[in-house]
Amino acid sequence: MFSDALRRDAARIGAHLDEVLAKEPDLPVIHGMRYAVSGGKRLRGFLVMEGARLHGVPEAQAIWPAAAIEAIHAYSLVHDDLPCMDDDDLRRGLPTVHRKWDDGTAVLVGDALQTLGFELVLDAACHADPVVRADLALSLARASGHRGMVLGQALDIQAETAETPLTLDQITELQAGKTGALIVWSAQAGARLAQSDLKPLTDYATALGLAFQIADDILDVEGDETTVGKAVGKDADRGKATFVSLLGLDGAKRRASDLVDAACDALSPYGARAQTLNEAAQFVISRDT
Ligand code: GRG
Repeated sequence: MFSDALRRDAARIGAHLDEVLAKEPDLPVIHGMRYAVSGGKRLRGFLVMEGARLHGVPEAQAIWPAAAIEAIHAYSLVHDDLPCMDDDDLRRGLPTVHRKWDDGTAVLVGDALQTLGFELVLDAACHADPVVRADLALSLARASGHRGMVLGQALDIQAETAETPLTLDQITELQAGKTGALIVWSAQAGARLAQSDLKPLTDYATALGLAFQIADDILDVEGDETTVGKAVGKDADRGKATFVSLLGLDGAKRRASDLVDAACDALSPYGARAQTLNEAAQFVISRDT
């Protein structure tokens, strides 16, 4: 069952990250790294673990890319929260890293978590074959860098000063990078470890990543009482296009639901073994955080 698997994997990934960061010097940057990787739903790490189970990859190997993607995801959140980006005071219900320490420490925490992600997939315990480890590292670089997440974030920043709001195609491209690329990499990692066909999990996660972002825009509207009834949300309040501002609340919900159906269809080659990933797709659009 998905919720049990998510809970178990989240605990295992947290323990692995704790272990990796245990024997480090007593410095603010290290405390900040531990702080930034704690908590969260661990959805990306779970996708790695479940994709690996689907391909018969041992957990002792899958835990390395699972911890790696959570480190990279945490870096992106720490940097996104900085005053020069989204300027947020709270993350996961706690003060953001730059609020708890300072901006300089938060920049370094993000930098160090990013490089830690690559160190983890390149660890010999991740896979005996260095070619497989290099494939994981190269694809992770592409997913997180200027062809993936950083590209999405750059397009997002550019959209803030654009004269006209983005179109549906433009926001879909932006979000495919900003949130989709890491989700796709996470789902592919098990198949990469098994040197197996990437297509079913790529198609699954491409639809899932978009559904995740649409759900995020819906949560932004429905979770914020000041915007309820206005059907906009924080980003649309700043003049930025969102899936809700472009499709309407009901249209966005329908689109998210269609994408979840498409994600589940993509897993048909795995038959009943894909049940937990199907449940994960449903969770992504029904979550409340
Ligand atoms: C700074 C290069 C750089 C990129 C930042 C991911 C990102 C790009 C920004 C985050 C902004 C944001 C709130 C996006 C909405 C979708 C999203 C990534 C939400 C956070 O992910 P969850 O819900 O978080 O999986 P947890 O806390 O559960 O890990």
